[in-house]
Amino acid sequence: VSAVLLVVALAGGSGLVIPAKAQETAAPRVSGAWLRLPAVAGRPAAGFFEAAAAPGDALVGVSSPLAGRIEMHSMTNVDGVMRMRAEPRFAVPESGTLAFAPGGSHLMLFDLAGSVKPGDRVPLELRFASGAKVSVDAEAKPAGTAHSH
Ligand SMILES: [Cu+2]
Repeated sequence: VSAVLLVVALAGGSGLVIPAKAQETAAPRVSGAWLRLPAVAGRPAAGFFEAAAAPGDALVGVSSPLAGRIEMHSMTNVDGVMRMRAEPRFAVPESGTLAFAPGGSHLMLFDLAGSVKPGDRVPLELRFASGAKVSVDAEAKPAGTAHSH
């Protein structure tokens, strides 16, 4: 009887391994995407999100049909002054989570369509070095959080 139970246990165990392996190679997932609209029309909007992807992969570009151009900016403290800089790629860290958040890395959306209002959903496409492309809708929110340009 115990041998039969052991076989069942092994079968159950191997059944669990398959989805776990599939998850490792799964496409990147992007969540919590939102835009902060500019305080002054015509200035760039800022974009934020979290991406879960394989460490070693990298975010290499973002585009939207509602923006003329989107840059990926890092923030660094230079002698007490926060400076932003356009980066061609953002490597996915060991944690597997790439976070763009106010005060840190962010997207800058130039020439955003003037019709975009708070509450609207703006489609974004994120491209990864692995070749994966992820489409998400970012909710537009009014200007007014700490990170300014
Ligand atoms: Cu910026």
